Amino acid sequence: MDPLMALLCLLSLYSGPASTTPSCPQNVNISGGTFTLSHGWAPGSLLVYSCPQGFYPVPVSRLCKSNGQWQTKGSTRLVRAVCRPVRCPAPGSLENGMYSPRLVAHSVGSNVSFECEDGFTLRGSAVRQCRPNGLWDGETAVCDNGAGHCPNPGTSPGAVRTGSRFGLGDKVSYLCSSNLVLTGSVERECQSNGVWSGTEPICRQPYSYDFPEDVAPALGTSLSHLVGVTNPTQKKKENLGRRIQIQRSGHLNLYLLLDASQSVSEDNFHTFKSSANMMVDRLFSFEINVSVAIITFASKPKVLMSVLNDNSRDATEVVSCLDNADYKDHENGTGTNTYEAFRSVYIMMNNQMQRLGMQSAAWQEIRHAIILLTDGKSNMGGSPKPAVDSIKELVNVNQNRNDYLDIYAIGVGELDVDWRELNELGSKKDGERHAFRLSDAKALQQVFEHMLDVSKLTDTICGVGNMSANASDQERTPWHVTIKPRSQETCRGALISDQWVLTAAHCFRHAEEDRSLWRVHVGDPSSQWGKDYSIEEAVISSGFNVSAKKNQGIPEFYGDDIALLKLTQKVKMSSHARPICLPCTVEANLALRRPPGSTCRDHENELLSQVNIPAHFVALNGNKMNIHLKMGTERTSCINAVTQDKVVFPELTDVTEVVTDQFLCSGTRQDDHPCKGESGGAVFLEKRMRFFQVGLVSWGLYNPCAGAKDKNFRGKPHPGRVPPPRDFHINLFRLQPWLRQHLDGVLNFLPL
Ligand SMILES: *[C@@H]1O[C@H](CO)[C@@H](O)[C@H](O)[C@H]1NC(C)=O
Ligand SMILES: *[C@@H]1O[C@H](CO)[C@@H](O)[C@H](O)[C@H]1NC(C)=O
Ligand SMILES: *[C@@H]1O[C@H](CO)[C@@H](O)[C@H](O)[C@H]1NC(C)=O
Ligand SMILES: *[C@@H]1O[C@H](CO)[C@@H](O)[C@H](O)[C@H]1NC(C)=O
Ligand SMILES: *[C@@H]1O[C@H](CO)[C@@H](O)[C@H](O)[C@H]1NC(C)=O
Ligand SMILES: *[C@@H]1O[C@H](CO)[C@@H](O)[C@H](O)[C@H]1NC(C)=O
Ligand SMILES: CC(=O)N[C@H]1CO[C@H](CO)[C@@H](O)[C@@H]1O
Ligand SMILES: [Mg+2]
Repeated sequence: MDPLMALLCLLSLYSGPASTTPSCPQNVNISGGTFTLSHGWAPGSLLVYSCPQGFYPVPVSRLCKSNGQWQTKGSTRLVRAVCRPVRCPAPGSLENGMYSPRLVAHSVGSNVSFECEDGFTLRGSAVRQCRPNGLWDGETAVCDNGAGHCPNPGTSPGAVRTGSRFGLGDKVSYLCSSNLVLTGSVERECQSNGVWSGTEPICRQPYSYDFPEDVAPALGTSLSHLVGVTNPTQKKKENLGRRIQIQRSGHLNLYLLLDASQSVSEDNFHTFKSSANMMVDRLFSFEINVSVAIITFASKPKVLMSVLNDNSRDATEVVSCLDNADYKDHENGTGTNTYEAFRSVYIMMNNQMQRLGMQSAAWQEIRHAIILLTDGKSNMGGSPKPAVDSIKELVNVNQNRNDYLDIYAIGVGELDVDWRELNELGSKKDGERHAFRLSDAKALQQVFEHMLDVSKLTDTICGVGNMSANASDQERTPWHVTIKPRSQETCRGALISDQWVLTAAHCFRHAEEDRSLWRVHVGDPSSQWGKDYSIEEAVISSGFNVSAKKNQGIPEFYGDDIALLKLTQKVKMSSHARPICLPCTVEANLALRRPPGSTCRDHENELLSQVNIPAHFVALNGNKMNIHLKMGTERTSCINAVTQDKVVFPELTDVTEVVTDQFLCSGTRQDDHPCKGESGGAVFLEKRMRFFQVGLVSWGLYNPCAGAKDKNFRGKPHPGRVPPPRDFHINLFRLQPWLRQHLDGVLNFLPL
C-alpha cells in the first residue's frame, strides 16, 4: 500500500466517531442518463445506470462496498459514467455475395444491403436496418445454391463461422468477434431431416435488450428461415419453434422461478413479481388445466407454491401466493444459487411422478414450462446444467416428447444482465433456446403472448383475443364479422357462438331485399383465414320500427335495434374466428372466473358498475377503437347532448324518448366515434384478459367517415361542434328477455 492510501485510510477512520455507517460518495452522475439505487447510498446498495433508447451506459452498474467506497473494476479510480451510442456489428463477409456499405460499425437507423452472385439465391433480408438495441432487423442474409443436404446456415453479423460443408452430419461452429456475446448454439450439426440442430447464433452487445416484436418471430419459427420457401432444395418442414401449448387435453405445469438475490434489487424483484402475475393471469384465462409452482431463490430456494398442492390449480390462490412473495425472505442468504432453484423443481416433479406413477397417462400427459426470471448472475452451487439435465431425463424429453418441456430464461427490468449465463440457462437443443432480456413487465407481456401457442384451442371458448400489439386486427378481435348485403351498405356483427351472429336490426331496414344473397364474412378478409357464410335465418326484433315515434317529432327511433343471424354452417374455430362472451351466460361466468351460482345482475355489477367504463368497438379498417361508456349521472349528461340537435330533433322535450334506457352512451372528449357501416358491431370490454360484449353499435350524432374516400379515413369533430358528438349502443343487459327467447339451446343463460 502506498503512503498516501494509508493516510487516506487513517483519515477515514478518524472522520468523527459520530458517523456510524459509512455511505458511498454521491459523485456518480451519468451524463445524459439516469440511475437507480437499491439501498440509497448505504453499503450493499446496487447502482444501475440507464440511458435513453439508442444509447447504453458504461459502466452498467456499481456496487457500494462495505467500506463506503464504490467497487471499481480493474482501475483504482472511479471512472465517470457515460452514455455511449449503440452500434450494430458489421456483417463480416457474405459468402458468394456482397454487401454495402462496408463499415467497421454501423449506427442506429442505418441500413446495409445484400446481393448474391449469379447462381445463388438470396435467403433472409436483402436490406437490414440497425435497431436501437444494437441488433439488425430482419433475418441473416445467405447466398445459397441449394447444393448441401442442409441449407447454408449463414453467418450472422459479428460472427465468424468455421465449417463450410453442409452434408449430412457435417458440423459448423461459431465465434463472436471482439466483446460481443454469443447467444444461441456455438455448434450446429446438419441432421437427417435437412435441418441444422440448435438455434442460430447471434452476436450481441453485452448491453443489448430485446424488443418484443423481434422476439416474436424467433419464438414461432426459430429455424423456419432455414427451410424457407426460397430454398430450392426445401427439406421436410419442421416447426422447431417450441412454445407453450394451450390445449384442452392433458395438463400444464408452470414453474415460476424468481431470482431474489442481491444482484437483483428489490425494485426488480417487484418487476419479476408483476411479470409473473401477468403470466399466471393470462394462462388461467384459457380455462385449461394448469398448475403453477412458485419458487423464489437466492442462496437457497424457497418453495411458495408446489404443483403438488391443490391450490396450485386455483388462479386466486396462486396470485395471492405470488403477492406474498417477499424479497426479504432471502435477506440472510443473498447469493444466487440457480442450481438449487432448478433442483427444487426437479424434486417437485419427481414427487409428482412418484405420486402419479411413472408409466401413468396422468404423468405422461403433463407438459412442463419453466420460466426463470433472473439477471443470470449465478454465483453459488455451480452450473445449473446437471439439475436441468435431470429434469429432462425425468420428463423423458426425446424426439417425440419435444413439446413436453420448455425452459425460458428471462431478464426483465433495468438489470445488469449477464447474457452468457442467460443463454446457458435457456437450453439450446433443437430450437429450445429461449433466453430474452426485456426492458419491463409490459414488454414481457407482449412476448408472453407470442410464447403461447393456441393453434390447438379449437373449441368455442368465448372472448379469447390475442393481446399482442403485433397480432393482426382479426386475431385481436376474432369475433368480428362483416355483413354484406347486396347493396353498398354494410354492417358489422359479432359471433356469439359457432353459428350465430349478433347485429343491429336497422341493417335489415329494407324488408324487400332478398337475404339469400347476403353474406357474412368471418375471419380475416385479407387472408386465407377469411370465409363467406350464407344466412340460414335472420331473427329481427319485432320491436324495432324506425318510424315508431315519427308523430312525436322523432324522425328516427332505434329502440330494439337488435338482430340475430344463423349461418348456414358452423364456423371452424381458430385464432381468427371465435365468439365473444355474452354476459349472463355460463360461458361468460367461467371467463369471469365467478362462482357457479352467479346471476345476470352479478355480471352487470361486475362489468357496468363504474360511471366511466373503457370499452371498444371495431372500425371499418379493423382497428380497435376506444370509447368510454358513461353510466349513472355521467350518462345523464352524456345523453343530454341530443337536445342540442335542433336539426334532427327540433321539438324534443324529453331526451329519454329518443335515448331510452336500452342505450349506452359514449362519445365525450377523447372518445372515438363509430362510422356509418360500423353499426351492429360489438361494444366490448376486457376483464381478466377475456372480452365481453356489453352493447352493439346503433346510432349517433356524428359520422366521422362522412365524405371519406377510403376506410382508413376518419374525421375528427370540431371542438365546439353543436350538437356535440354522441354515440348510442344497445345495452345487452336491457335486452335479456329477447336474447333468451331466441338463443335458447345455443347459449346457457344464468338466472336474471
Ligand atoms: C447529479 O445530478 C443531479 C440532477 O441532475 C444534481 O442535482 C446533482 O447536483 C448532481 N450531483 C453531482 C455530484 O454532480
Ligand atoms: C433504411 O431503410 C428504411 C426502409 O427500408 C428507410 O425507411 C430508412 O430511411 C433507411 N435509412 C437510411 C439511413 O437510409
Ligand atoms: C382437468 O382436470 C380435472 C381434475 O383433474 C379433470 O377432471 C378434467 O377432466 C381435466 N380436464 C381436461 C379437459 O383435461
Ligand atoms: C435472518 O436472520 C435473523 C437473525 O438470525 C433472523 O432474526 C431473521 O428472521 C432471518 N430472516 C429470515 C428471512 O430468515
Ligand atoms: C398471437 O398472435 C401471434 C402472431 O400471430 C401468435 O404467434 C401467437 O401465438 C398468438 N397468441 C395468442 C395467445 O393467441
Ligand atoms: C311503425 O310505427 C308506425 C307509427 O306508429 C306505424 O304506423 C307502422 O305501422 C309501424 N310499422 C311496423 C312495421 O310496425
Ligand atoms: C410475429 C409477428 O407478427 N411479427 C411482426 C411484428 O411487427 C413487425 C412490424 O411492426 C413485423 O415486422 C413482424 O413480422
Ligand atoms: Mg444474483
